[in-house]
Amino acid sequence: MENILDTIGRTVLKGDYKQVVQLVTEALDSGLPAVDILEKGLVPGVQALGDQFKDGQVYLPEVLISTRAMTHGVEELKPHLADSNISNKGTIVLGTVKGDLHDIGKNLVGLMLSSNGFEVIDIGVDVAADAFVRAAQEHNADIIAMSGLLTTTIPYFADVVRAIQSQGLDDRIKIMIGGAPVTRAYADEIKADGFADNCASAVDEAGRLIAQTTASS
Ligand code: B1M
Repeated sequence: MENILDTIGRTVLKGDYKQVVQLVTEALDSGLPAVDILEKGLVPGVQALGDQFKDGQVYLPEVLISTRAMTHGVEELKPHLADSNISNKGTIVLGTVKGDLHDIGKNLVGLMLSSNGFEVIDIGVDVAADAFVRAAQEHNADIIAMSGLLTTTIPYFADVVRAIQSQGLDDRIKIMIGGAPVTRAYADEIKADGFADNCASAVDEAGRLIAQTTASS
């Protein structure tokens, strides 16, 4: 018999948002951890959608219907991911880089970070280097976190790294990157401080970067 996490994934793919919400509630009631429902249920669903989109089996309307189902599922999970007793672990300015409008992964990363005690300033999609720098200064950020899904736009991460360096902010602001085509090797190449390949590991990576800042101050 198919387990409930697989059923959630399949239902996201089908785009049935009411059933997704119902299944997420059932999974929570059965005692499954919210983070597992997210990472092993909802996310694989939208990833499978990606493969079908790539192969031309589904088109834009199906993608939007499935992402709506995913968003409803995430909304249902939100209160269960949050731990209201955690103090602020650090401030993170988060955005998708210039030229890129994908925000599902970014939003999940933001949700996981804020649920784990970070203050997240989400400055949206298609964000230019100077906007990252301004937001980081305005909010006294510890980390700039950039998401990118297009191979054509991830080189822009390097522009933001350079903008931070040229303002002399690189000694106190860490830079973290992620998104489907991004690798640790690429992060090293452009001198970004951190990388994570999913929204759960983004929390660990942000914690590691904050610990480095604290140790060096
Ligand atoms: Co687009 N798209 N898309 N798309 N889209 C991809 C990315 C693509 C791989 C599909 C394909 O052709 N195979 C392809 C890119 C190819 C490439 O670059 N080589 C592509 C393309 C080409 C495009 C357009 C150019 C299509 C067109 O118009 N011709 C266009 C671009 C518009 C633009 O941005 N300028 C476009 C548009 C769209 C939609 C609007 C239809 C929609 C976006 C809706 C939205 O985001 N609100 C869309 C979607 C949904 C996808 C796919 C199907 C799914 C992306 C997604 O949400 N994945 C995608 C195919 C795929 O990924 N296989 C595709 C689920 C999400 C949870 O994963 O974002 O990887 P992801 O996030 C993960 C990790 O990567 C990580 O954590 C997340 C969760 O664990 N992570 C981080 C993400 N950011 C992080 C940051 C971190 C750390 C971890 O630290 C800071």
